[in-house]
Amino acid sequence: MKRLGTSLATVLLAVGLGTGLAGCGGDDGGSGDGDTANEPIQITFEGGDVTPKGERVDVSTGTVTFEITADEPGGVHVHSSPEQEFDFEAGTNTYEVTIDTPGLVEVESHDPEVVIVQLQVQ
Ligand SMILES: [Cu+2]
Repeated sequence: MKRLGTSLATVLLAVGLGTGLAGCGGDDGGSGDGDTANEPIQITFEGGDVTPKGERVDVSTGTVTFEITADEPGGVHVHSSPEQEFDFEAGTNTYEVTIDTPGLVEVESHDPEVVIVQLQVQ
């Protein structure tokens, strides 16, 4: 009985390892960290209003670009870890932040107090 149990465990272990190796090989075909360019995220500040309003956007870890069109200067908070913030100018300008940690990251304006987008970082 004991001998049978041991050999069964050995077979299961071998199968498990084989599956694991196949999985690794498959992953190598994908893109590495930071290789995937994220589409710029468009944000508009106009007349005290912000667009979008809390929309969820899928992004990859690495550089996230915001294209901000604003009628007056302001600031944006990126609730990543660590937290980041940047000021933007009036007009249309592009700003970049780097997010290395996967998770849900809220991008907020504090004036007006709104969540602009939620980045689903993968
Ligand atoms: Cu904030």
